[in-house]
This record gives sequence, C-alpha cells and structure tokens, in this order.
Amino acid sequence: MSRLVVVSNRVAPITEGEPAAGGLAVGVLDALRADGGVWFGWSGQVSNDAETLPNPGRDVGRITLRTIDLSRRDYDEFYRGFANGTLWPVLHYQMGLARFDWGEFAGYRRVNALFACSLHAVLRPDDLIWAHDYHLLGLAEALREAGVGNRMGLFLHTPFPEPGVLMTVPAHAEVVRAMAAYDVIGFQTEPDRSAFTDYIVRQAGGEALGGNRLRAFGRIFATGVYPIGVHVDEVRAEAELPANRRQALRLRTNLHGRSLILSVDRLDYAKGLRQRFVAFERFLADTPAAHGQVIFMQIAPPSRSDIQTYREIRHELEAEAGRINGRFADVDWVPLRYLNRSFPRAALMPLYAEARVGLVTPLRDGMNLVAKEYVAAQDPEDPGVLVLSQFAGAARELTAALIVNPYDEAGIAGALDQALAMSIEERRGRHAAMLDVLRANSLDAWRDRFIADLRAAGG
Ligand code: GDG
Repeated sequence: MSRLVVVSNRVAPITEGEPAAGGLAVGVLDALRADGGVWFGWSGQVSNDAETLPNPGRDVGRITLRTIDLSRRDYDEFYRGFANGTLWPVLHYQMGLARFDWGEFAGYRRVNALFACSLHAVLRPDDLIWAHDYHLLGLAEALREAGVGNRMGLFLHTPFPEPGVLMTVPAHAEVVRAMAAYDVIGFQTEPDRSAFTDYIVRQAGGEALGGNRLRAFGRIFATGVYPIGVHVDEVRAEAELPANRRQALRLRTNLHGRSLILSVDRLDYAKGLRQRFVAFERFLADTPAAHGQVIFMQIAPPSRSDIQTYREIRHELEAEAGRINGRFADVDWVPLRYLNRSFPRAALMPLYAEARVGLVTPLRDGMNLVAKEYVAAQDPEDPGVLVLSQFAGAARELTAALIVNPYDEAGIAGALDQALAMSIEERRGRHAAMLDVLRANSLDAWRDRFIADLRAAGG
C-alpha cells in the first residue's frame, strides 16, 4: 500500500506514548501510526541560513518527521503576510481586517515552492500526499511544476468564502488556479464546497462534471465534504480521569454552587470574543436574578501575537473584561474570568465537564472542535447545554444545540437565560442527539473517508 505523506505548515511536536493536542494532530497521527508515513512541515524555527533541503529526519515509532526552517523574509511574507494577514481574515469573512501586498503573495508562492522542492527530495513515486490548510494552497501546483505526478489532496480546515468575498483578494484567480492542481480538495461543510464550486463555474469558466468532480484550468479534480470530528469516548474518559481533575475540582469548590458558562478559544478575532463579552454584559443587564449566581470563564490562549490585528484584539478584550467586571462585580462576586493562557489538554476536558453552558460563538469557523469536545466531555446523566454560533461549521451537525447569531447580543443573552433554566430532560435529549452525530462523524471517519477518496483519485 502506498505510503502516506502528510504536509502541514507546522509539524506537531510529538513524543512516543504522549497524546497530541488539537484535531489535525490527533487525526493524522492516528493514520500515520497505523501504517507508518512521513509528516512534513515547517520546524517553527526562523533561521538566517535556511536551506532548501529538509533537516535530518526524526523517527517517532513508524512516523518520520521531516522539517524545514524558514528565513526571516519567508516568515514575514508567507506566514505573517499572505497566509495570516490576507487569507485568514478573508476566509473568515473579515475583509476589513485583511491587508494585501503583491510582494507578500510572491513570498507565499515562494515558500510553497520551497516546501515542494524540499519535499520532492524525500518523496517516493507512489506516496499519497495529504496537505493541510490555507498555508499550502499552492503546494500541489509547485510539485507538479517540479514534475511530481503523485496523488495529492488538500483538506481546508477553514471556511471557503462566497466568490464575492474571495475576490476582494486581488490574487484570487492565481490562488484558485493553484488549488486546482490537487486531485482531491476537501472541505468541512457543504456550503464551503458549494462556494468553491460556484467560483470554479462562474468565475473560472470551469464545469461541474457530476460525481463531485470539476473540470477547470485543463485538469479534472474531485471535491468532498469531510467534517472533522473528535474521539468521543476518549474525550469523556479524559474528562473523568481523577488525575486530570485537579483544576476542575479547585474550580468547583470555588464556584460555591454558582453556574459556570465556559468558552475556550485561541485568542483570534474570528472567534467572536469581543461580541461575546458584550453579549454577556447584556445578559447581566437583562437578568438581575443571575447576579451572584453565574460566572463566565473565558480561556483564551494567546495566538499569532506578532501580528498587529491579534495584539489589538488582546488589548480590546482586556479593556472589555475590566469594564464589564467594573460595572457588575460585587464584594463577593466577579462575573467574568478572563484567562489569557493555555491549559494542558488533559486539564481542559474536565473543565468542559464542569460547565453548565458551553458558549461557542465564532463569527466564522471552519468547524470548531471546542463545540464538539464540550459535548463529548459532558456527563450524559447531567449534561450541560451548548450555545453555538450559526456560522461555525459544527452548527451544520450539532443542530440540537441552542443556535445563535454571534452578532446578536440580545439573542445570545436570551440563549444563556434559556440554557441556564433548561430542564434535565431537555438537556439529556439534546445531548443524546448531538452525541449520536459526533459518533457518526468521528475523527476516524474524517480521516478514513478523505484517504479513501485520495487513494481512488486519478494520480
Ligand atoms: C482550525 C479551524 C477547525 C484550545 N485551548 C487550548 C487547547 N485548545 C484546543 C481545543 C481544540 C483546539 O485547540 C482548537 O480547535 P478549534 O477547532 O476550536 O479551532 P482552531 O484552532 O481555529 O482550528 C477550526 C480546526 O482547525 C480543525 O479542522 O475546527 O474551524 O479554525 O482541540 O481543545 N488545547 C490545549 N490548551 C489550551 O489552552 N492543550
């Protein structure tokens, strides 16, 4: 059977026998562990004498990790520039926060070509290449230009926006043309796939061939919908494991019977944190009976903090948290706890289980694994309630959540009220329905379906 080669911007730091964080890492690691393979990506090092050849390989069990370093210029133009300064905001419909510079776009293409050249050196002719995410939209095109004929698939973890939104990026045509060099392009939801198909048919003069295949730019390629999931039973087991519950027990003692609303997000403007803080303020203003009875805890590990828009959102949130607490806190109660730090994954799952409400309100999100982990971590006998943004990919599947518009403060405030008052029968019913969906669309199913489609692709 052909070898699997996973390519992503970063290679997760993995150690034999230890669990990896995050869905991508867990999902692809399972596949690599089962059959062996290569994980290729940036080392995270910025080096002045960055080479084209990959660093020496490191074997972890049957997985070989291969990394390259980036130069300062690569990092600025590719990572901080086009990938995170242009693509990330536009893919999340935040065009007002995007910038565009043709020089940075050239840097993005140069780094995709660098990945391709370096990867070429370790490839075997029948390797299956599985690239991940918006950093590598141009990898397949660069590999094909280097004469590589292997099967290549891309899974996009973010949303794919409507054509009119994508077209605010001046290089949109080049971006989509490059994507068409893949054999399989995977999306989180049907609307993402449809938006891509729309672009191909209406803007690129392409054709939908049926069987989810498209013809454009002289190639035929497939698209698919593969919603990423979680290992349901493992999340619940982690949430219950006494060794993981130290912080959760400290929190429970400290709550003194108050209800906990919990949010967990990378500190990112697309996650809707500012709007959520304001919605919680609205809830407090509308619901005097909740004063002293409810605590909202926001865990927000810092992310991409060398990018200006991310520094700005951090300052804004600090100001908002201070203002809201200043307005409502009492001598024995502070309503909003804002934790600008990360927790070990093992400690996070029991915290989900402590929360009466999981509040997940991104402005846009490819999927949102926090929503799925929150549901999986609950005690089925006494589960909490998920309040979920209609603009998270997860809302397509978790229809038994309380679905809200993240821009509607009053709507979120009302959903919090409804969630906190919900009967145990209703909570159990909604939770059971969501658990069924999570089991059907598990992380194993995501990976197996994508790899099966890639194996079956042209090549
Ligand atoms: C992208 C897409 C898509 C969070 N805080 C801590 C921590 N986390 C973990 C969560 C979860 C993961 O990080 C976050 O995943 P999300 O899916 O919520 O969001 P993104 O990071 O934006 O991921 C997204 C995903 O890719 C997969 O395709 O769902 O739409 O944007 O697993 O638990 N983990 C640890 N400490 C923390 O403080 N260890």
